[in-house]
Amino acid sequence: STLRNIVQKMPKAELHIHIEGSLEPELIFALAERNLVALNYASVDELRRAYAFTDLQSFLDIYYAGASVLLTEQDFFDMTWAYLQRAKADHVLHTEIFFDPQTHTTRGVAFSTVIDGIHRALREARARWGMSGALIMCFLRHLSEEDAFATLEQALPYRDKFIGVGLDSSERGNPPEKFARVFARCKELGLHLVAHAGEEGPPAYIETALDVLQVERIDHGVRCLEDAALTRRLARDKIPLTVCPLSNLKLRVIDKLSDHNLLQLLDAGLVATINSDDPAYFGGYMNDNFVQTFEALPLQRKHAQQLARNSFFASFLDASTKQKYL
Ligand code: ES4
Ligand code: ZN
Repeated sequence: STLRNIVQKMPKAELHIHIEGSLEPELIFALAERNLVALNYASVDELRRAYAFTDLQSFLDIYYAGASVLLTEQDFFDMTWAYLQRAKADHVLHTEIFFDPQTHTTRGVAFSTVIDGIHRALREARARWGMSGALIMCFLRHLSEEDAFATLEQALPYRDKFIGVGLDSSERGNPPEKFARVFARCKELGLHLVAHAGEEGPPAYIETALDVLQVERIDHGVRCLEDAALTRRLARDKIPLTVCPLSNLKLRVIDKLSDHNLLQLLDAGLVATINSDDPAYFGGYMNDNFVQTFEALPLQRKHAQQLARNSFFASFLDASTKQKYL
């Protein structure tokens, strides 16, 4: 069997997917029509043509505009259900999904509408296919820590519907330490902790995510190789990196996929994983990320096996379930 076939068919876990980033242009238009929301784009094609990003912020502006069509619990269900079907087709057996409540509550959508719709789709996938999924609530780092605390307060009645918290949105100028107190509270609550760091931001943000926020995984983290001591620490402590190759390409973190440092990360002994980030915006779901990365880099069969294994190792599955996948 070809290596391409192997990477497509191997069982895998996805650990870095923003559910709002799975909203396809076709669904954006369908929901805009259903909800009578006006869009600044005349057609699906015109919207897709706007997906020419120069950096993280230029993407975020369009991503938040796209999410504005989400109003009802059914909208959040439909978006999540579409993603789960796509993930299943890519042999994703387990997925840990980010959601951004503040993107919706600031527009007047209730927290319950967001989490109930997303969570219902996860329950349905488990019941129908035995696929497992869990939610990680992200705080928007361009907003204040006070806003994050208010969001955590709104989330507490739904504590059983999410397993952890993360930190996303504009990285530069919004260092991890801005959220030190809210992450400390989340740790007390027994939540898992992750943060985006070292995507566009410097390796120092990876260090403060670990030292100040005490996160268990780093989302992206690809800039860690600029700091040899940090790289050694990440390897020694087996801190997973949830790497998103097509995201890095589309947001111009790298110029071409053959410039990606994934192989160096693996060779340094890091627990690196491949993930899709915002698949509707970056041109691909899990297997697109795997296939294109394997075509661009001299990765071998052993790397495919390592990446699949890393994805389960890095997951927040309970120890006995994890053991079965390793
Ligand atoms: C994101 Cl690629 C990326 N980086 C930071 N925040 C995000 N939210 C959605 N996608
Ligand atoms: Zn992300």
